[in-house]
This record gives sequence, structure tokens and C-alpha cells, in this order.
Amino acid sequence: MPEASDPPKVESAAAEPDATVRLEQVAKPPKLPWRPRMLALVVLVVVVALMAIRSQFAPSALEPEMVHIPAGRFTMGPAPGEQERERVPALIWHRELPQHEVKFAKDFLLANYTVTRAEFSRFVAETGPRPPGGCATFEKDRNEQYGWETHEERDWRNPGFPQTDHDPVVCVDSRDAEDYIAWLNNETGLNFRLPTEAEWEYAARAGTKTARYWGEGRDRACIYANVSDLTLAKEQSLLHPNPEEYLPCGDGYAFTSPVGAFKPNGFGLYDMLGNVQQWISDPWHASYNGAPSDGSTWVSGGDEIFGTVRGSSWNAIPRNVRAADRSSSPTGFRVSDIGFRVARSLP
Ligand SMILES: [Ca+2]
Repeated sequence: MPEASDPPKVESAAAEPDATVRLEQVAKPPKLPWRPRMLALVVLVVVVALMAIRSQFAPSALEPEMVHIPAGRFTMGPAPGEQERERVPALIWHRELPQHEVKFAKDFLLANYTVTRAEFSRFVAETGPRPPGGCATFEKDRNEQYGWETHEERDWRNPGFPQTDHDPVVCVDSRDAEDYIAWLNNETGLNFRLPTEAEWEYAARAGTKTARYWGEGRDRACIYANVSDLTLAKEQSLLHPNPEEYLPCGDGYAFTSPVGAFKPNGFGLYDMLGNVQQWISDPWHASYNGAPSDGSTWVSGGDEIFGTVRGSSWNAIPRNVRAADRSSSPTGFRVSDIGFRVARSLP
């Protein structure tokens, strides 16, 4: 009798290690000591992290979201009576006149949002710091009074107020915008560009003829746009803000807001009014006399120093928050309420 503790004797072929098992045993690599295993794990983590960073910087990740703007025609400039009703000084009515027909033969693309700080910072990280030059910013002076002044130490990273990565980049002149677009085109292989002035207004109106793409009224501005409002008046400690300088509503932002924080227009474009003024490809023209009717960039007779900006901003007084409003700014001048958005032609 075997002892109870003895293992039972198995009289089968399985008791004999077969050839396959022997082969596996021979082929099995020796177990790594813990240090090389840790090293292998670290290498794996680094490789995965590098792949994630690479995909973030892949050309497709750099492409801005674009809205398809359909071909069509529209009347550029304010409807009769709008300037008077909005109390635009008669001295500058000519800027937005004459009203004229513009026809777009082809569809084109316009970015949903203005270029953000995060997007611009990628460009700067890869191409180097922007040339110095300062920026005109809206800040408190020695007497704690807000006002516009050029500060040599200000730039897109520090425009005189706090911003998130998703806020629009500001303190960028037209060369900054053109250099960004050249870099973006090189990275993506696509042909982005600044919008023409006619494209911008056609897209901003999105089929509307009213002063604003939400209608004529100023009272709904804070649903659709970050403008000079009661939030900015409070920041300036104004007890009785002038209704001609501050919209009678609160949009929640004294300075820039993250892009896309307000309702879009009928084409699905965000911040076409308010937040930041946007560089346009056309040089400044003092009126629309001689403007092209095909929506192309209007170069001839344009100002050699001043460029065109559209869309008003977080600092915009009510009468300037209109689709027809236009402004000029020196092309080499940076301001803390001017940014840009990109467009692209379709084949
Ligand atoms: Ca505001």
C-alpha cells in the first residue's frame, strides 16, 4: 500500500514529457530580471507618448474647422436708413457706401472660429518668436483709468488681460497672420488665405439684410456676440454706462472670450461680430467706389499702410456691432482686439 501522502502513480503517456512540450520549454526565453523589464516599460510609455504628440501635430490636426459657404449673390453695405438709425456719424457714412451687388461664382470655405492662442502658439513653437514691436492694449493707467496705449512689452502671449488657450490670438499684425497662414499651408499642403472683404461680409450676413445677423436690435447682442457690454462697464467701475458705448446687456466677458462661446450665425460661423476684429486680405479703401463685383480681393487704389479689419470686437460700441461696419488699422500695428480667421478657395 502506498502512503496516503504519496502522489498517485500515473501510468499514462502523459507522464512522459512529449516532444512539443520539451521544444516549448527549450524555446521559452529566460525571464528578464526586473530592471530590464522596467526599462522596457519606460521605453514603451515614451514611444506611446511620442506617438500621441506626433498625432496632435499631424497635418490633419492642424487643419481648422471650416464652414462651406455656398456660391451666390448679396448686397454689400448697409440697407438704406441703417446708418442714421444706428447713429453712425454722417461724416463716415461713405466708408460703407455705395451699396453694391457682389456675386460669388464658386463656393468657398471659411473657418468656424478665429485662430486661437493654442493654434498660434504651435506656429511660434515651430518657427520661432515673432518680431518685437509691442501692442496697443486697453489697460489701467496710473490713475486706475482704462485707456488704449501702446506697450512695448506686450505681445500675443500677454495682451494685458487673461486669456485661455481657446481665446482668439490678439496682438497680431497682418504679417503675423500671413506668416501663420504660410506655415499652415506648408504643414497641411492646403491653400489657406485671409478672406476677402466681400467674402467676409457675405459670410457674416448669411443671407440676412439686417444690421446684425440676429436682426436689427441691439438688445440680443449678448446672445450672439462678445461686445462692449455691462461686464466691461463693471470692469471699468462705471456706475452709469453710456448706452451708446455699452450694449445694455451682460455677455459675461470684459475682454476676449473663448471662440465659439456664443450662438453662431445662419452659416454656422461663430464670432463674426464681436470678440476680435479680423484681418482681411484687402488693403483699406475709404469707400466702395470702384469695388469689384466678383468678391475678389480689391487691391488697386488701396492704402499702402492701412489694412482692413472687420467684425468689431469685445471693445465695440453698439453702432459698430453691425455686419456693414468696417475699420482700418496699420498693417504693421498690433492691437489687443485684432485677430484673424482663415479662408480657403475650393477647386
Ligand atoms: Ca463683453
